[in-house]
Amino acid sequence: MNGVPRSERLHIALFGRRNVGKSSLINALTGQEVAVVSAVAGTTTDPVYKSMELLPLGPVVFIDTPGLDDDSILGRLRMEKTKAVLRQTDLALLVITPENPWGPLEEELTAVLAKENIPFIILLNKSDRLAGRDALTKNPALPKTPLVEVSALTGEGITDVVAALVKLGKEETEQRSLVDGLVKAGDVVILVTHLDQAAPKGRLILPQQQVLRAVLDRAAIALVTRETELAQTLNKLTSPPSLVITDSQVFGQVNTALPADVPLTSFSILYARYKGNLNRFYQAVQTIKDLDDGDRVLIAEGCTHHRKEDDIGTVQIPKLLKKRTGKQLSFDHVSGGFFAADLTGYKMVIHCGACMLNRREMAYRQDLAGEKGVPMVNYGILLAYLHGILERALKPFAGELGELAGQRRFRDEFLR
Ligand SMILES: Nc1nc2c(ncn2[C@@H]2O[C@H](COP(=O)(O)OP(=O)(O)OP(=O)(O)O)[C@@H](O)[C@H]2O)c(=O)[nH]1
Ligand SMILES: [Mg+2]
Repeated sequence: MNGVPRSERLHIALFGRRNVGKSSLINALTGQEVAVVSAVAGTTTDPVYKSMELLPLGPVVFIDTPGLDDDSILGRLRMEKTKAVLRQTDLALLVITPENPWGPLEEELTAVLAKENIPFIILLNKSDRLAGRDALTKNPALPKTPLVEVSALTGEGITDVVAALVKLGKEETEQRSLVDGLVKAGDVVILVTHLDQAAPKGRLILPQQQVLRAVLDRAAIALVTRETELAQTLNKLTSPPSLVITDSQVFGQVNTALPADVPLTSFSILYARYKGNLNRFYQAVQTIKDLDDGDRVLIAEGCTHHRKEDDIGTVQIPKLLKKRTGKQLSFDHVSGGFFAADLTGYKMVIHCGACMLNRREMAYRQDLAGEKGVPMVNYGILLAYLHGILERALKPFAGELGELAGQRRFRDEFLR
């Protein structure tokens, strides 16, 4: 896991009509033949992802999409795929050419980008063809967003595209840190890992690596230990740590070993907050008490993976939830990039930690569930709740969650 995971990369997607040169541009930008180019309209049928380092911006993934002006049934299917890309897009490149006027399709696309708060640049491709260019660039209907003239064919203007992307992407890449508001320079932070049979050999899992890096980025001091050496670690310190972050599985043990006034949370709670809106997850978890016989629960995972016997989504969570509520619940499962748009009939959505999804995608999913009025919790929050440790694990975020640590109702409902 030494490469930057795709979910952590800035997602830059190209949109536009068929044949405007989106695929040619992605090839020119990446310097590789990653996408098929042809004079036939509708060549690209599926989104194409290409990861690369775009210095000084850092790790990005370029996404080529099918052209949007295809009214055929197949075209509409492709449109759905393009919409799914839109949900992940951090920066958009809207491609036009001198041959196509700025029209309703471009208007619609800009409206969507504006609504979704996606910064974008207009690329006037095929600038090697002069005809029609002036009429286009002087068109008052053009949105006030940077316009770059470029030719994927000759390569002219490609460096300008990169420069414009860098400018636009700077703000987007100043990403929130996993430990925002929790860790400051000089703090001592203990990370507790649980290395059982299920742990991958020879490395730490991604969320742990990322938290470790986030702590170091804050110029804080990170100590990594297993739960079995935690007491020893604490004994060697001259004062208590500023924060302890633990694997959920050993939260109980760590909870007991630590003085009550030492802030304690879990990797999965940090991750839930990093990927989504913690407050919303917290609101949603409170509705577990409303679950009733016959209710349907959707369990959604961001990626497909090989399911082991005690798979968390299909086995562990349904079992724990049935046990806690004592109700007859039925469970459906979805996984992969596609998230069921039809949430009708579900009483609750339980989402995975989303380590394979980017923040935009997760925000979309939370919004969608919110619009449909279906509470959506995630694995980390749910398991903390089911294991009766949510109160302490959320205490470090009390300010964000509205003084939750002091709320009696919260304590009564969540701690048995
Ligand atoms: N003259 C000129 N032709 C270009 C340029 N960029 C692309 N083309 C040509 O335009 C045609 C379409 O290019 P593609 O890159 O396949 O276009 P696309 O937008 O990906 O098309 P779809 O996948 O069908 O949506 C090809 O014949 C390219 O060679 C350019 O800058 N100048
Ligand atoms: Mg194409």
